[in-house]
Amino acid sequence: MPLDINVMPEFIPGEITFAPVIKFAYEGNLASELEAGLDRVLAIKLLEHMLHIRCFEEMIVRLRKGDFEPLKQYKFTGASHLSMGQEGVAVGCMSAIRPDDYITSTHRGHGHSIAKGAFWLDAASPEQLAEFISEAAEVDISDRPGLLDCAMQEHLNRTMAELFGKEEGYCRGRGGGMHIADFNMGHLGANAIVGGSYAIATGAAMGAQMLGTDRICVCLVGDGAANNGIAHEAMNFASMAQFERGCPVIYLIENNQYGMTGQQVGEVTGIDRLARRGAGYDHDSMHAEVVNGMDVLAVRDAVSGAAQRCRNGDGPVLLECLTYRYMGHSLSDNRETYRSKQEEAAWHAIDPITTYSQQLLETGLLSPDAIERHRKLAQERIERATLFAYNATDPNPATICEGLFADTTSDDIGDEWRTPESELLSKPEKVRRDNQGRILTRHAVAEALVEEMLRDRRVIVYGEDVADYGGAFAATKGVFEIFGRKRIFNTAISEAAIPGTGCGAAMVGMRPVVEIMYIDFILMAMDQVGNQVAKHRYMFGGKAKIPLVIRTTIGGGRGYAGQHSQSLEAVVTMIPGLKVIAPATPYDAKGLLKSAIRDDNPVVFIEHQHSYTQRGEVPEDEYTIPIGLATVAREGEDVTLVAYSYMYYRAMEAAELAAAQGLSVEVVDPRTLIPLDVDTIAASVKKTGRLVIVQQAPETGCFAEHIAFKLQECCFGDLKAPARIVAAFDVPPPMAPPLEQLNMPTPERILDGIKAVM
Ligand SMILES: Cc1ncc(C[n+]2csc(CCOP(=O)(O)OP(=O)(O)O)c2C)c(N)n1
Repeated sequence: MPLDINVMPEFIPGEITFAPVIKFAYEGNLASELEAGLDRVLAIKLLEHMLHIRCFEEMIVRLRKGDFEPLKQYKFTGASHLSMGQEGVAVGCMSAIRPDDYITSTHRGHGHSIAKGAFWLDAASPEQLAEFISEAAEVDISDRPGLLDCAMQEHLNRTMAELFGKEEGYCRGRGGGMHIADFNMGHLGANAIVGGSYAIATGAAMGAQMLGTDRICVCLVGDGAANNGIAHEAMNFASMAQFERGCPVIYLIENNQYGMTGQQVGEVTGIDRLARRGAGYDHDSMHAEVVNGMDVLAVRDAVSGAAQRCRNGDGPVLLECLTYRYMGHSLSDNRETYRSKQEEAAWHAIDPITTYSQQLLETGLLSPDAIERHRKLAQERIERATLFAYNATDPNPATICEGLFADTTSDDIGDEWRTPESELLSKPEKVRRDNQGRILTRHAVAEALVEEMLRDRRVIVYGEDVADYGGAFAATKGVFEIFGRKRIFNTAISEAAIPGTGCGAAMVGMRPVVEIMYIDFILMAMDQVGNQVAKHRYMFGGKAKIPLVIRTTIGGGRGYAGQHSQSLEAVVTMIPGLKVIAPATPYDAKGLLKSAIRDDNPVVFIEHQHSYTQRGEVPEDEYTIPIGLATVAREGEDVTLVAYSYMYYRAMEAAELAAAQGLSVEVVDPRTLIPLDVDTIAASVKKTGRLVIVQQAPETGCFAEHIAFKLQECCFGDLKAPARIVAAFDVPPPMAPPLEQLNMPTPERILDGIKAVM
């Protein structure tokens, strides 16, 4: 079932033209907006929330300088990336989207977070406000203004408390100012990796659409971030022609003219406006627009239009809002080396708060006194929030590990999410067993995917060539024919966007299974896997659920050499927040993949290309295998041999060789690397008194070292000899057959290891 596309040869001369990128199209002002029906209360809120942001950040400057009298001696240690000057973007944007829409934000995101929460509260019901306020018993539910006042104070308290690293902060002080999130309000997290949120926002938008909602996601990024590789991968992903409806994501570049100090125009890019880049992604140039980011109403207008497009299925949209940060990159940057006073003065002259206040005066909405009262109220709220944060609770050191993993699964969903038969393109059949009930590991993987996709329509599968082709190793063969492109689709060759979008989609309720063809390529995805997927739960206070499976494969032994044969499991096992599974047999692959899909945590599921063609018994009846449980694959008395993934087969052969020499070997396959079942291995070592660990990876810094360490911790007194590791050499896998064969542990090399501990 190929896509209906024409790739016949065509060489017709002509010119490629691009849909125009509009700039500064907004011609309105407050008077015209009021005439067109802008709510007067909302018009004032725009000022109020810009003032909240400005006062909040002025307070950080005061704290840093010791200028806030009550806390003169307090040493504020958190990050200080201030967005003063950019308030029009944050407030214009958040006022234009719905409270239930999503955003992702940046290291300079206090404004985004304050404004997102503020407009959420402004739209909240009295019940929602009462629920939000921690001291709800003391407030009168019939007094909405009083409730809102309390809630706004609490919002600022929680924001400031997060900057102070306190338990009452939005993320329990685990994230701090650069990693603030509140999922209840649709804030999917600020990101201190420049550009890190591009794919997450894209996946969240895709997920929201797949779940049948009309929620959108705004991806707020800086101009510097627009030059990061993930920007390209994500924008291409969002623009893929195979999506029937456009991905409802708005990439909002907050162009404050500088990265840290590097200037976008004239220095670090070759273009004037970053919005031009929209032309590279789709025929509409992503509806790209350049907007005056110093004008809150212009931003509001552009984001409203973009949001409408997205809800109509006409996304993605690219907006570039031109603005300016008044302060340095952080408070340790005095700005003098790279910009002039004259330039700063020119931007100050069009300050978003001053110019908007002027319009409020001109339209008679507020008097000078009223504006001053709003400023004072904002300042008082911020001062109260600061004292609240100062007096709030320091996290208890005993809770340091709390929140890393969710302890929930989708095991109990019943039929709620079952795929209706009407959505199936063909009848799912079990893979045909041989007369011993056996199938190949790759069949077991496909069968697990089909069963879980039937059971839960939130399970989607995507990656490179996984759809009609069935995957580079045929492990997804047959899935496309049953579910079609809505549930299993090919992506571009974008290793970072694949898990990154998976993370975003998982955060909003999908359960993606994504594929990275070879584990070697995961190094191209390591920011997304290591900094985003792995950290989004803990860093945001243990609130996010990320039911994402990243399937990948190990190769080797085929002469593919350094970049297609590595065993890089230790790259992922070293990052807290990921579960890592590396099964060997068809039975384990199926049962563990099903558990991984149902787990509410990110799982890296490592398959082995040689294991794919191993045959084994797999029942047709439903079963799962708990994550974190090792198996004793062969019992023995003299030596414990620990081996996982394809090395399990080599270890079993080595055990046979050893038996022929009178040595009784117990083979333990951990199956799951994180969390590691130390108890089962320890029970075996206590019995045998000897430990050999086999692995395909090079020795230095490998996962086997971790196993050896954990076992000596609990079995030191039982060991009759030091533990031994049989591993690859500390070189990239070589191509030449004699070298490659030597490099990958053979049964004979493993036998040598066994003899050495005897
Ligand atoms: C991937 C990455 N590279 C570098 C940095 C260091 N850094 C932090 S902020 C920043 C500038 C980012 O510029 P931009 O995206 O324009 O956002 P702005 O700071 O202007 O808001 C840099 C280089 C980082 N945090 N992440």
